[in-house]
Amino acid sequence: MADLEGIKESLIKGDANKVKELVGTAVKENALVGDILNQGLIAGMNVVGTKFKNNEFYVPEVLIAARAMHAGMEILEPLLEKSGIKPIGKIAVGTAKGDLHDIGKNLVIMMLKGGGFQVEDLGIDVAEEKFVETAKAGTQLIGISALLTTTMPSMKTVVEALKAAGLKDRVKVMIGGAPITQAYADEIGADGYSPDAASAVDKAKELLEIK
Ligand code: B1M
Repeated sequence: MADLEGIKESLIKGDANKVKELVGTAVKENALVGDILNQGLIAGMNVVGTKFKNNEFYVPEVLIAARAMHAGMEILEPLLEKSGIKPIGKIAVGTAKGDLHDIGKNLVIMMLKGGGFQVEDLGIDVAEEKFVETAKAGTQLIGISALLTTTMPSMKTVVEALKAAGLKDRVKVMIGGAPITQAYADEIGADGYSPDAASAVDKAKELLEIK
């Protein structure tokens, strides 16, 4: 049986090598990629989040855990990509302007690729001009991730910039991230909201009317 608990604990300790080794072994043992993600990597990062909130962990510990998360994700990404055959749609995803958090964004990208989409990673701290540029280049859906309440308003700026450029009718906007809600999406005129990486795939398909 795959050691998902070991992956979770090693991630909390920030032991990137151990996470890499255990994720590799779990894959060889045919564990489901979704289980490795949810019960191993994400479960570990949730504990890190709680510890950070309770001042038991500080920024360096969180960064080390994030590096361990990336080490595990590197192994899973090609497997998720492999499951998609032909791209079913073109998506660009970035973290909101002023926001440096990228773990959730990267997970969303991995899941979307796994769901069969062609995904452009715009990175972190993405200005509205960059989102507009990608919409002009033919992206069908723009995904924006924000983890800070202070960076949420820049999602609205993107929606407004797309409207100003006359692009809002041909590109959908999906938003997500820990502080984001459906009510906020409605408030700023985003087309959709998704609470997690897995449902982001369903939401993207719904918005692009892909059966
Ligand atoms: Co930051 N941080 N952080 N941090 N950090 C939070 C977000 C915070 C809640 C911690 C806390 O106080 N409890 C808090 C925000 C408070 C607030 O605004 N309400 C916070 C703060 C305050 C800060 C700094 C300001 C700290 C400081 O410097 N004093 C600073 C800001 C830097 C900046 O961005 N300008 C900062 C910095 C950092 C690190 C650099 C140390 C590091 C980021 C490393 C990295 O990303 N490479 C970090 C981390 C790791 C966190 C926590 C601990 C974990 C975030 C994470 O990766 N979660 C976080 C506490 C927490 O969330 N419990 C915290 C795991 C990830 C899988 O979940 O990103 O929510 P999440 O993504 C989910 C869903 O939200 C959803 O799907 C994902 C998977 O299911 N989702 C989408 C996300 N994006 C989506 C997009 C979609 C759809 C779904 O469609 C497009």
